[in-house]
Amino acid sequence: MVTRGFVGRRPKADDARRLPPGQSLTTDFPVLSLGPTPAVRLERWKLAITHDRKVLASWSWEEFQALPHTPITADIHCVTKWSRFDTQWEGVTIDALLLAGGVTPPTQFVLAKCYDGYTTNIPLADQRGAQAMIATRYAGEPLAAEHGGPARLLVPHLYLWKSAKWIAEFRFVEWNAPGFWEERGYHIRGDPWQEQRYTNDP
Ligand SMILES: Nc1nc2c(c(=O)[nH]1)N[C@H]1C(S)=C(S)[C@@H](COP(=O)(O)O)O[C@H]1N2
Ligand SMILES: [Mo]
Repeated sequence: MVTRGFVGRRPKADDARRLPPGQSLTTDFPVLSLGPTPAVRLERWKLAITHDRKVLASWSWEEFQALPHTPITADIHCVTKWSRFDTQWEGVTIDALLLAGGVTPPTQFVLAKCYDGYTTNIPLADQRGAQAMIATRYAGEPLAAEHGGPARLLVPHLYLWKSAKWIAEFRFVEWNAPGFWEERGYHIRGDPWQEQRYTNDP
């Protein structure tokens, strides 16, 4: 007879398989920001896709709401060694965003720029195919300001520092130029399964 454990309680071995190396499971949602949470008013909010100082597409909050939104459930992993399972988000995938904006990617590299001045680099190859979204809802509620509301980039298969909170600009750049933490010792890609924490990790 095969038993699958008690309802509502995942067996520990299964948890272990879902945890990247060096990570521990948490059930809360820590806030990690460089500075104070920027106050981003919805009337002033704007998201722009840019390249070479030109705006390729941009949306007001109202316009953004009209884009097709999709839900995703994902495990998230922070380089400070906590992971959280089954987080539930809703937003606009990067595929849908590029399509809606009529944007043909001019390069393969993206620097996310945020309302607090934070930046992080994420190649397009790590975003297409529903791997990334501009998330505006978490656990069925509007995304809380301290977690990046009104809107943050979410790239759950990379360490969470890549998921730029309060995103303002999705900038195509000519090369995989490092962002804020990547310039200060974090890995250029940040795959938790390969434990790419710091610059010289494989
Ligand atoms: N704009 C912005 N985005 C950011 C940060 C930040 O300071 N500013 N911190 C990053 C880091 S280091 C982490 S670990 C995650 C934390 O997300 P959370 O506060 O929702 O847990 O956001 C990332 N995105
Ligand atoms: Mo972080």
